[in-house]
Formats: sequence, C-alpha cells, structure tokens
Amino acid sequence: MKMTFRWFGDGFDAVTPEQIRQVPAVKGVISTLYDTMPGEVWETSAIKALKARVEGAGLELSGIESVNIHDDIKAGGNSRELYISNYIKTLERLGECGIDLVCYNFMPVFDWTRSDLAKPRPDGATVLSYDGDIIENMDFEDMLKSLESKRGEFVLPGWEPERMARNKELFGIYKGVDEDKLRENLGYFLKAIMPTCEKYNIKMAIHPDDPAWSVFGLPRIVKNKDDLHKIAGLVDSPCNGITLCTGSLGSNPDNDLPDIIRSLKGKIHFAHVRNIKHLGYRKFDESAHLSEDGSLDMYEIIKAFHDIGFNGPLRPDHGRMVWGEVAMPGYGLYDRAMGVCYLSGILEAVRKGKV
Ligand code: DNO
Repeated sequence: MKMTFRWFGDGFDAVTPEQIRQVPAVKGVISTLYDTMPGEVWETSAIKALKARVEGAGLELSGIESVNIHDDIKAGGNSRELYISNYIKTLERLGECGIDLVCYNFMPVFDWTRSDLAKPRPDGATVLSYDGDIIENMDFEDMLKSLESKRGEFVLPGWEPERMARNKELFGIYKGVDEDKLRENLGYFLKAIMPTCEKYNIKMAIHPDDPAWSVFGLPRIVKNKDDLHKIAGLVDSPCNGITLCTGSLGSNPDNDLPDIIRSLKGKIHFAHVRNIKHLGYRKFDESAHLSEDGSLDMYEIIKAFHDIGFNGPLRPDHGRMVWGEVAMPGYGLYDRAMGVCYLSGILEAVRKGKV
C-alpha cells in the first residue's frame, strides 16, 4: 500500500504539493487536469507539466483521478465512437508519460451527491452530509442551486458548471437506459480501451456510485459486491479493476466492506479510505477517519487490504473542515492529514502483528 493524497492542481486547490510533501507517510499525489471536460483529448504538454509540478515538490504522480467519461459513452449515444477514440488518445498520452493508474466513474450526469456540504458538528467542524428525505423531495435544479450556494469559490468534482447548465439535455439522453443497458455500455467501453491499457499497463479503476443507490431516477451499477463482481467480469484483463471507496460503498450499511475487499483480491487497483456515520435509512454524515467517530471499522478495512496483498495507492478521502480552514468541501489539508497518519498507524500495527 502506498499512501497518497488527492490534489486538484494549482489554481483549483487550496492545498499545495509542498504542504502535502510534509504529511508523514505520503509519497505521491493523485491528480487530474481539472480544467478539461469529459470527451476532450488531453494535451501531452499539460500532462508533462502536471507531472513536473508534482515531482518538483518531491512527490510522485501516482495516478489520475479522474479521466471523466463523456455521457454519450455512458448512454451509448451516437457520438460514442468519437469519444471512445478521444479517451484512447488520452490514455496513450498518459501511458507515454508513465502514468499507470486511471480512476473513473460511470455515474450518469453527475458524480457524488450530498444534501449539505458544510453541516456543523458538535466539535465545531463541518462535514459533508446526505439526507435522503431532503434529496428525494428536491428536484435536480434545486439541488444544483443548493450546491452552487455552498461551494464557495471551488468547483466540485463532477459538477462542472458548464456541463450542469445542460442538465436537462443530459437527463434526456438517459431515457430508456436502465441498469443492464448502462452495464452493457460500460462493457463496450472497457473492451474498446483494454488493448491500449494493456499496451501501457494502465490500470483502470472504476469508482463506486456515491451514495450507493439510485438518485434522481438515474440508473447506477456500482453499488455493491454483486455489481463490482459483474464489472470485474465484463472484460478479463488485469487492467480492468476497481477503486475501492469505503465511504461510497459504506453509505449502504448492508455493504460488508472487509468482505467486499477480500472478495476482490487482485481486482482492486486503488483505495479511497474514509469513515461515515450512519444516521438512519439513507442518511449519513461523513466523519473523521477514526473508527470510533463513525460507523465503519477502519482496522478491519485496512487489515483486509493488507491480507489480500493490496499494493496500490491508497488515499485518505473526504475529511472534516477543521481549524477554520477554507478549502474544497471534503478536501482540506488538516483532517485528511490526520486521517492518513491514523491509517498509517493502523497499517504499521497490522504489518508488525504479522511478523
Ligand atoms: C468525490 C470523489 C469522486 C471521484 C470520482 C471518480 O469526492 O470521490 O469525485 O473522484 O467519482 O471518477
């Protein structure tokens, strides 16, 4: 397991690689070209500049999160061949720059969903939170307005204003796309890109749906153990794998995370580790990483990763906003730094307990 930290790039992130370099245990950064839109071909010069920036701060660029997928690929629209060939060009350029991990998601229209980006906690920190009663009684436009009013100067991952302005059209292209069709489209995409991934040894790591159920009536196919195994079976390639995100899958208390991790031995390419506190049916707050602060057992999770010999990048995921920090919701420096130290402590104990 290699400890890493997500960084959105200069101009997008309040945190710097120089600060990340000072977080004990962290060896690499997971980043992206945050100003590209799904469907665009990435410029080699921009990939090289990103790599040089990260390496200049004494870290490695351990992977890309995300190369986002155009909705025409997900919905199986008329332009999917064009966007698949663009995606392949981006992969080739990443491969030529030595990148060997790409995280992506297959959620229609938008990425993760929350009802609150800054819910106050008794300790004075704020956290991202999900309340199904609020979401289910909102329409999508209201949800957008609420996120817009709370995101501050930060663009939320997967909620690019340019794309969200077209949300009605985007919802429209998924008419008639059910879970089976969406999975079929994922299989089509994976089959098309795998030869390139294999040539450059780029491990594709699909991110689970967050939360792990359907929202706003859209189909979702990365919600649980069964879904993950179906995806692993879509294409038999060592490059077809999973981002095991404990917070996303863990939003559903029926998902037994250590069991899911153990069952996916060899298929997990990337890990996002965070804790959440279940508050009732389809209600949760994101908590501090510590087991006792939330509902997930972080010791058992790290032990399961260790036991299956997972040796890819792992990053702490969303943290609380503490000590007056102003940063992208979920992606401040302080609480994620505390999180990664805590996870490293568990890992050290698990490793030493073995010998
Ligand atoms: C949210 C993240 C997601 C994730 C994408 C991967 O904080 O976990 O935006 O990066 O779903 O493509």
